[in-house]
Amino acid sequence: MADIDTHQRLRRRLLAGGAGALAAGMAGRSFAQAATVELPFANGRRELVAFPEKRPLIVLTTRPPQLETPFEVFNQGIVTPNDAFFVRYHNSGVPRSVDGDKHVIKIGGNAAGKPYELTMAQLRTQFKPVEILAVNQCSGNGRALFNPRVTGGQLGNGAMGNARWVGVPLKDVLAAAEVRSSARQVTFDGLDVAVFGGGDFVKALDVNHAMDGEVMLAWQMNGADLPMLNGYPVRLVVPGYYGTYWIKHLSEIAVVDREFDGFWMKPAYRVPDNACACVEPGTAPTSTRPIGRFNVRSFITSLADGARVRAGDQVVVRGIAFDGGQGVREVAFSSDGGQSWRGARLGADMGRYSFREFSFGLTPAKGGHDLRVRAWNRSGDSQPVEALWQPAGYMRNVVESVKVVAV
Ligand SMILES: Nc1nc2c(c(=O)[nH]1)N[C@H]1C(S)=C(S)[C@@H](COP(=O)(O)O)O[C@H]1N2
Ligand SMILES: [Mo]
Repeated sequence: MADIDTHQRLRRRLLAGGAGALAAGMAGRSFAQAATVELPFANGRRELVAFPEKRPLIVLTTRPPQLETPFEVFNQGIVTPNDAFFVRYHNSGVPRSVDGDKHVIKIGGNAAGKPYELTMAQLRTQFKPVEILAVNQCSGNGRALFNPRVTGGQLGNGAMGNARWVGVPLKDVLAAAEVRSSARQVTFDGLDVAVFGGGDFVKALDVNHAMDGEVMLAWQMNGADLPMLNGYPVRLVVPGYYGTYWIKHLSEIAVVDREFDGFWMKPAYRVPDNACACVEPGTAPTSTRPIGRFNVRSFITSLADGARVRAGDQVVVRGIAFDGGQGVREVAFSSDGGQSWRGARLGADMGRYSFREFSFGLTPAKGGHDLRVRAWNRSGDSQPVEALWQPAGYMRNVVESVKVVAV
C-alpha cells in the first residue's frame, strides 16, 4: 500500500505540552479564555477547549479528558479530521507520554504458555498492513437527548467520527501468537489505569470475532500517527461495533477459556437482551447482553435546529448515514415532520463501515419546517420514528428532527 511507510520513525508523544489544556484541567483550574457552546434540549452551556493535538472541542470532563466533536464538523467532509475527533476515557490515569519505539504488546494465554511479545516495529514490518474507512461511535452518543433522562455523560451527537485506519488484522497477530484451541474470548487492555478505583478498563471479544479478519491493531489514522488522545501508538479498531471495544494504547491481549466478566463487560456496557435493546421508560431490563454492533443512524449536517433559510429559494440539504456494517441502502427525507417522505440522493459508497453522504433539494415556503431523515441498511433495518429507551442511554437512533424557519 503506497501510503503506508513502514520505516516511518515512531516518535515519543507527550500529552502535557506547554500549551497544556490537560495540565490546566488536572490542576483543577477553569479555562479563562474558553469559548462556550449552547447545548440542545436544555443541557446548558459547555466550554470549547483545545487539548494537545486537538482543535477546540466540547468538554464533557477534563479528568479524564472527554471531548465531543462540534456537530458542524460532520458537514465538512465524510472523514473526521484527527484534531476534531472525539475523545472518551473512563479512568483518570491516562498516559501522558508514550515512547512509540519502546511500546510492546504482550499476548498471554497463547498456546506456548509463555507470553508472545511484539514491538511496534515488529507489528509494522512482520505483518501485511490493511486499511479501512470506519466509524467509531460511543455507545452513549446522543445520551443527553434521552427522555426520560438518564445518568451518565450528557453527550450530544458528537461522540462519533469516521476515519481511515491503517494497521494489521488481529487475526494475523493472534495466529502468530498461536491461540489455544480451547480459547473462548480475547481480552484487551491499554496503558491507562484507574487511579480512584473503578477498575482498569479491560474489554473482551469472542474469539470468533477477534479472528474474523476485520478487527485490527491500528497505528495510523487519516494518514498520520494516532493522536495521543485517540490511542497512540496503537489501538484496536472493531469495525461496526461501538467504541467501547476500540481499546486505546493497546498493551495487553489475553486469550481466555471462559467468558470474561470484568466490570466493563458486566455490569457495564450491556443492553436489554431483546430485539430493540429497549425497555419501557423508567424500567430495568430483566436480562442483558454486551453491547454489539451499531444500529442505523442518519443526520442532517448542513442545517442546525433553529436555522433560518430563505423562503422560495432552493436549498440543498446534506447529511450522513451509517450502520453496523451492512451498508446504507436508502435515505428518505420529510419536510413536514414525518407525514410524507421522498428519497434523498446517496453520495459515493466509501465502504460499508464508513459514513455515507446524502443530499436532497428543498424549496421551503415561508414558515416553519420540521425536517427529518431516515435511513435503511441493506438488511432492511431502519430507525425508529419514536425514540426507544433504555436505562444506560446507549444506542440512540431515533429519526431526529431539525426545525428550520423559512423567511
Ligand atoms: N484504553 C482505553 N481505551 C478506550 C477507552 C478507555 O477508557 N481506555 N474508552 C473506549 C470508549 S467507551 C470509546 S467510545 C472509544 C472512544 O475512542 P476515541 O477516544 O478515540 O474517540 O475508546 C474506547 N477505548
Ligand atoms: Mo464509549
